[in-house]
Amino acid sequence: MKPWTIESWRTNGGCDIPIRGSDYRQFHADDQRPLFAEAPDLPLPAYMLNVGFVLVPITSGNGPLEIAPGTHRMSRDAALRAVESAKIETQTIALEIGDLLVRHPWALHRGTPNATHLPRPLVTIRYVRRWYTDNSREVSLIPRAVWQTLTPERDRRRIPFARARLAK
Ligand SMILES: O=C(O)CCC(=O)C(=O)O
Repeated sequence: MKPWTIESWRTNGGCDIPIRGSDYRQFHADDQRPLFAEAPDLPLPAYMLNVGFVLVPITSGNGPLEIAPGTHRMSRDAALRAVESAKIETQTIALEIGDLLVRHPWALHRGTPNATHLPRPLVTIRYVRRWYTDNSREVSLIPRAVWQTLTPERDRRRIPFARARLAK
């Protein structure tokens, strides 16, 4: 097998920043479009990976990511059932500044509450093979009132696709 090189991958990125008052999110997978729609559960080598860059210590108190290990190899329904019935034990991931969190986007995961007063950023770069496209990612809408407080020159530029995702 030829080794992978960085040229084989396309990237984009984002940053999740739970703040005080944030709640548990739903367990979900990212980038949900299977390569072959007729065989969505076909086991294949990973054609995408998410790499999280840790900027502040992430502890049990400030909203660590919670992951259900092994669920990237299961059908989505079976994975959700296994998590709901606690057949699979989920893990919250404590991390230090400078750590990288490499995960398969199909492993079920969710954000957890941040009980501290400091926002908790986790920058994520998504690597996908150049031939793979997917726009199935669920992105929360930006409330119009929040959008209107942002300055066009500085803030809005930093939120790709925000216009398409603006709440009515
Ligand atoms: O960092 C978080 O709190 C949530 C991240 C997440 O759910 C995602 O990247 O899809």
